[in-house]
Amino acid sequence: MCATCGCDTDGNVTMHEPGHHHDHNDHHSHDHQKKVVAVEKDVLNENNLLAERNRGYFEAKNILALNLVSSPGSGKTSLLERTLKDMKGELEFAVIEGDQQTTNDADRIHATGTKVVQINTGKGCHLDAHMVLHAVQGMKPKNDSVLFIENVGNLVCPAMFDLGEKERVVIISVTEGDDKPLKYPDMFYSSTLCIINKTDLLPYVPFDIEKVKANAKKVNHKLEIIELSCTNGEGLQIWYDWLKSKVLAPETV
Ligand SMILES: Nc1nc2c(ncn2[C@@H]2O[C@H](COP(=O)(O)OP(=O)(O)O)[C@@H](O)[C@H]2O)c(=O)[nH]1
Ligand SMILES: [Mg+2]
Repeated sequence: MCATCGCDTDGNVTMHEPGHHHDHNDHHSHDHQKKVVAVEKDVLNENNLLAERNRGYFEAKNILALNLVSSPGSGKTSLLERTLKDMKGELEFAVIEGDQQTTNDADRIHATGTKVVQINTGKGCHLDAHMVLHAVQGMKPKNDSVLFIENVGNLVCPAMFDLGEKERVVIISVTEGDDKPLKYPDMFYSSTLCIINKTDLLPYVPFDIEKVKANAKKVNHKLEIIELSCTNGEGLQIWYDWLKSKVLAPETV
């Protein structure tokens, strides 16, 4: 649970207990709720200001910043490993890795020869703009590069935190269930691209790919969708072409 965005505080959790009715004269509980909402607003306002600062920095240096979000295990790091190897020499890359603990993912990225910074969030369940600002100050990504930011595996809180990215990419794998866009609409609504990963497993799992696409479009009709498998490589070229289409030539900036 998250210590900074407030999602583990009582005031943000609305419990629906069958048969239990709230006493409307319970002023104490109403005051408490107001305070919690105010704190959350402050946190998000401060984050949004820093996100704009990051965005200005990225624009000035023509850095394409992409925020990769998903539940744990959908294949964010696997997609990065494949992309960094397959596109080596075509584009300049840097990576920020977000995780609660360990440097496992950063080690995997480092092994591809790419510049990488790890952010450990401890109890925090998302990256915020301040963490990204610090990471960027330390790593100094090159002009005209692509900066991948792998967020903490979580389909809830990272949706609220703008990092200053140009595009948000949500990854869902076929083992997760085709109703996820409806269950976590904020994440799918705030993303521009949805990657459906692990298509190599489709013969083995009851996952309706047309249904997940329809559910995602219900939440966000502009959402682009790419189906791929990091394991057998099908669909990866479509992702690479999408990536290249987002990279602006320096002279056009
Ligand atoms: N079958 C299959 N497994 C995959 C695919 N992509 C990733 N995985 C596996 O899924 C697990 C989690 O992947 P990882 O990249 O660490 O996910 P992350 O937590 O989102 O970064 C690992 O065991 C990967 O080998 C894929 O396309 N197909
Ligand atoms: Mg990972």
